[in-house]
Amino acid sequence: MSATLLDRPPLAPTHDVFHVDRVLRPATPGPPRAHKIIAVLPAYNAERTLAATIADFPPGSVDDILLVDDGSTDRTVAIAREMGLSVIVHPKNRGYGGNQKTCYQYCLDNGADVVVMIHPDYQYDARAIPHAVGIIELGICDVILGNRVRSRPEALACGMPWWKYISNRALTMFENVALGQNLGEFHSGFRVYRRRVLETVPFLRNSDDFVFDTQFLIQAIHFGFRLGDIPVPVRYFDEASSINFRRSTKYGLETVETVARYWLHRAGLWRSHLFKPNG
Ligand SMILES: Nc1nc2c(ncn2[C@@H]2O[C@H](COP(=O)(O)OP(=O)(O)OP(=O)(O)O)[C@@H](O)[C@H]2O)c(=O)[nH]1
Ligand SMILES: [Mg+2]
Repeated sequence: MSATLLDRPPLAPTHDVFHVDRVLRPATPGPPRAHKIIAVLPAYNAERTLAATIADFPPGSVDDILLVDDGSTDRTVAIAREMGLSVIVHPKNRGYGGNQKTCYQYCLDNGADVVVMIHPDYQYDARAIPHAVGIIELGICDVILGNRVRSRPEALACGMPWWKYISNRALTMFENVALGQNLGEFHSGFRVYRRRVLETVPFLRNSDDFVFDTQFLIQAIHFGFRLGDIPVPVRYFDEASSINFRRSTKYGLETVETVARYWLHRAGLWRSHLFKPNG
């Protein structure tokens, strides 16, 4: 196992609030970019981890950062506004999938060429953003996922609970075999998409719950997009992990159901609206 990974600075999920211009418009700008990159943060009670998540964005790595708040009861919206983020508020909780629908609609409406989705819970290492975007820009993949499970010792040493590790591995193995892929995991909250993926995948038809993520990836596979991943070491602490055993089990069963719907659709036995083209 890499010593440098575990020798990283101590986990500091909180961070002083700062203005987002520090990230969007750094004092020494890099060379002009050919693509517009929008980062989206689907947020729910993220007041403690929001600033820390954005502080790790490499300066100049994105052109806009949108936070969609899903009826948080804490100061998420106040902090996001203080930081100068683009903010959309759902007055009522619509769910994690409902949140992402608003995120991606914003990206399409605002001319994004590449979209970065990252949970604002400081679980994923945002320093990897330009690397994930770079693989998309090279044309190697259309979707890049941050893989939290580069190896078992590393995932467990970084705090992933053993039952989440086992269920993640089991579901991922099943999905890889059933879908002809070779991903490290399908359940990441760090994803980068080419615009064409968002234009093609009929994501507005998806669930408003957590299974949205699975449905989206299987739709992307169905429409012929190339999925890949990069290692993004995970960080586990209370604020980074709110999904309990019951909700995780529901998510797992709905994932298996989505794979079954995909196969039934492809076999022509039961057409699913999830896999019909937009329009
Ligand atoms: N919109 C919405 N988002 C939620 C809700 N519950 C959790 N979230 C968000 O969903 C994201 C994922 O939740 P987590 O608990 O971190 O789940 P996870 O990352 O899949 O699972 P872990 O491996 O345990 O971290 C986080 O950014 C949460 O803020 C909810 O009820 N509505
Ligand atoms: Mg998490």
